[in-house]
Amino acid sequence: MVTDTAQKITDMTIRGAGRIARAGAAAMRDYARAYPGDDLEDFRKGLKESADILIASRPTAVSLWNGVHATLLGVEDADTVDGVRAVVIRNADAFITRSEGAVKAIARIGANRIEDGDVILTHCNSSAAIGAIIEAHRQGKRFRVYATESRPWRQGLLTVRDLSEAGVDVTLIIDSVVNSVMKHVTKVFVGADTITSHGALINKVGTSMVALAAHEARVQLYVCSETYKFSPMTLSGEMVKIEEREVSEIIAPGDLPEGVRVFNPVFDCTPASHIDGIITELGLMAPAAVYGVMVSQLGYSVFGEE
Ligand code: RUB
Repeated sequence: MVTDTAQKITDMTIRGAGRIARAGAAAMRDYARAYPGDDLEDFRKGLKESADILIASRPTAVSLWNGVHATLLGVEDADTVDGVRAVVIRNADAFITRSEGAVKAIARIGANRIEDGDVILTHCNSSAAIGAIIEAHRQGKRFRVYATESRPWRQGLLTVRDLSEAGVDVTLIIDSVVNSVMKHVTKVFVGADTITSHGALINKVGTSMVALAAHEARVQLYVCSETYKFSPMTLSGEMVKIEEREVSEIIAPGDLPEGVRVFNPVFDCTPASHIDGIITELGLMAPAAVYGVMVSQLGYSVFGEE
């Protein structure tokens, strides 16, 4: 179960920062539920190993780390296998409920930033950003959307499917068209894999180029992010690891001229200075507010679990 889920996250059958976090929490819950023995130390060891396997399945989105670690809170205090099992199941269910609720709250709060006549640009496939756009449409607002293709995985095709099924007026563009259409765009909505303590955004590669184009054109950029995408590790200055994936995702290795290397990072970093607001389940906040929320809400207690 744990290795199955980890494999699905690695091969992107399950993808998107919120979904992988919920899948990680669910895999921990299922492991706990199915643990057959009565050896407490062995159970705790198995939970720790499962957490490590899940977290290693994709390195960039801290949502996965937070989702998996949330299931382990209080495990050291329970002193029977059944007690630990109950804690993990309760924690996992609570995290999943919180995560789903956060995406819905972001849809409501994000929709408030969308007005009649807007031309929105979104990059890749973020369920949080798409939720806000669909909610604004559901409220009867009239606007249109540009969605990037997002090479190499083309998650933009999922975005245009989701938006068009909801009845949103959407135009698919390849990534390199972003700067050309930016003069027509009024707002950019993107998702997040990780937000650092100083308010920088780690999201699908290309987001920083979108942000640069938006900044240059004085177009507002909003990040739709649940607060469990705030990275407690960055409080102590740790860097976010940017995942690099296989060459074959870009070109069949046999088609590559000899001596040519391929660089395939799948996320990049957008500085806080290019972000107008972060739409969270707690409300709209400036990137500078992230540090305070991280310390007060996620807090050093989460950080201290490591
Ligand atoms: C997806 C991506 C999304 C964020 C947020 O990358 O970068 O913008 O994960 O998604 P990948 P959500 O396809 O490589 O996972 O809002 O759904 O959590």
